[in-house]
Amino acid sequence: MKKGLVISTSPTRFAAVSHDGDLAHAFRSAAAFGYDGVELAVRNPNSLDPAAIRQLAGEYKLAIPAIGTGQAFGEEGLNLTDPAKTVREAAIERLKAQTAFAAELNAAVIIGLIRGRGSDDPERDQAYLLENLAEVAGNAAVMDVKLLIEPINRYETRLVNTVADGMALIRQLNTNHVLLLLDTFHMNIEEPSICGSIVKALPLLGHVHFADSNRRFPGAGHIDFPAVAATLDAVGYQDYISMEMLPWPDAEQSAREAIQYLNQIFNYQLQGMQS
Ligand code: LER
Ligand code: MN
Repeated sequence: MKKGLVISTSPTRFAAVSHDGDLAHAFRSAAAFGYDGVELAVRNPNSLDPAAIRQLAGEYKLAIPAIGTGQAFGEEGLNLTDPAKTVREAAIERLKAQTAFAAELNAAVIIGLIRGRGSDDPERDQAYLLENLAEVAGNAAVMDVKLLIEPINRYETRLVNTVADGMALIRQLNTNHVLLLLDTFHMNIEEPSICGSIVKALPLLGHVHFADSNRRFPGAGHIDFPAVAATLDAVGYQDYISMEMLPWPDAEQSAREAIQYLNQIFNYQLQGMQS
């Protein structure tokens, strides 16, 4: 598996990322700690220069596995299920811009809170979600960019809380350009068994976020990460696991603690397999 670190390209209210205002510094320290890639949380890609970001990534030999899009909801309220048509249309346009940006960086596009929080009319929400995601996914297929649907816990949204919800939605979309993103923080709240749900999700598994039960770095809470690592190894998952965690006690230390812990649990697996 490959190790990623989530960083924001601009200041944000979403707490589980690091942002120090200096993208070059964030790339430099991610590379120095031994990460293979950085996942970028982007509010509006039109204010960024993909060529400059590609150059930075090349300089530090970092991949950009995915682009997070939730800030368009968190900072601007754009979402795919809003009762107002103008808001839904603006969310679709933003996701199309994110898809074009992602295509330049060979990254996938995450569908998190940009789907909206859900209303008292779940049937209408589902209809909007399906219709608008189908449009965004059709555009992504043309650009050959993958979308990643992230199940998010019930305290943040009513739409797509569980792995089963995510799989049902993807099957309805009926495209091979949409996969699942599993985040251990949300899984710890919603899934009956984190490891059992990873196994169930396998046919559609495209990306993983790690944070512990308290959303701090893995190892700082009570999720059984050695068991999670063993499951990911057992199912043959070789793609990115991005650390999406509170910068606690600060961004540098959480990035360092996370990768040390990852190396420990995944090396432990390797040693376990060899002995
Ligand atoms: C984003 O990846 C995430 O995990 C959500 O909690 C955003 O609100
Ligand atoms: Mn996440």
